[in-house]
Amino acid sequence: MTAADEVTTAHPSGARTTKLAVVGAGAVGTTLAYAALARGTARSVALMDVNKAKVDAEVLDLQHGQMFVPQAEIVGSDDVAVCEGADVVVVTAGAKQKPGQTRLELAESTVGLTREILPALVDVAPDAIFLMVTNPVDVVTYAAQKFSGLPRERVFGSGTVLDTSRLREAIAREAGVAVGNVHAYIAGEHGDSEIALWSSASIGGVPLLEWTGLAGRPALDEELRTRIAGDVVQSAYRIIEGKGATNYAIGLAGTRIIEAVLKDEHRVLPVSSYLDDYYGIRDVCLSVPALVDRRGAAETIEVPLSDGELHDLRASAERVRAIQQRFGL
Ligand code: 6V0
Repeated sequence: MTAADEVTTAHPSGARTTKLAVVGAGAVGTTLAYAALARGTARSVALMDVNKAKVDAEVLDLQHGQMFVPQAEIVGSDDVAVCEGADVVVVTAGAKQKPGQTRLELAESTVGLTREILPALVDVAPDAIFLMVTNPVDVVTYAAQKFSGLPRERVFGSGTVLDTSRLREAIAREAGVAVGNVHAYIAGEHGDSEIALWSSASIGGVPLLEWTGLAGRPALDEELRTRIAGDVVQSAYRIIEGKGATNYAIGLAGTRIIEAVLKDEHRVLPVSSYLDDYYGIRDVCLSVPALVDRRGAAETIEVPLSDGELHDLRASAERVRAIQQRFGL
């Protein structure tokens, strides 16, 4: 049974089906659609982009792989109507970082774009859960909540799910264990002020701060932890420098988040959701571990924080809030 078989949504034929709409058929949107098709995430995938030639070509290419993936329908258009009735709408449209540019510097154009496209998307997919990926994702998510008029839990951002995957991969590689045995989160802004939550991290049930290392492997001492956290923050810059965009890992991360919604998984993921008194932090969208299910991201989890982590999380919130305020959000 695939993910698509497990969820029922309204369909004219009465058949069991799910629909994923991906807005923006650039590097991220197309890779996400590809990952979703390969994994059987939804029965129907719709791609929407203002660039008609691009979206038509991407859809053709994806359609030609259909013999090799779980049964699905793939459609595309430059008309927002193609997203009609979607269960999940993922927004990847808009400007991306140029080499050396920070995510926050994109806000000028992407907040405007969010204002423009969200109401039209809500019109055609009024029951959807909205997953924002466009950067700066925390500010864009806050804007999308406002411009959609939807309950806040139904609009959330991919946040630091990608960064968390980068962190876990690096820890696993250094420690010599499988990634699935590492539990650790990046919280805060999806960007330069993000924070590795070392105090709650664990490897195979052992608190990470007590991990002494397997034979021939290093302990994860402060110097190594600082290097890993720094590499996580810098990794997007390095990838953009080398190939102009990040796409594979965010495509998979986005797909995993969508599956948590469509399959009502109650999965704990550090998505960017609206915080209302999270350790006193309020009125900002920021990543902390949250429960992702068919409602969207309705509940956050109060992970124990060290004094330093709490300090840095508050500083990260202030940084994001300052950008929100600059745009009158
Ligand atoms: P890209 O390859 O330039 O694609 C963007 C696409 O959006 C283009 O095809 C545009 O034609 C399209 N577009 C522009 N305006 C509209 C509109 N009004 N309606 C529909 N489509 C439109 O960029 P890429 O795919 O590399 O990145 C997209 C966004 O994702 C950027 O803001 C990135 O910074 C962001 N990322 C976010 C990540 C995260 O973890 N949250 C990770 C990677 C990238």
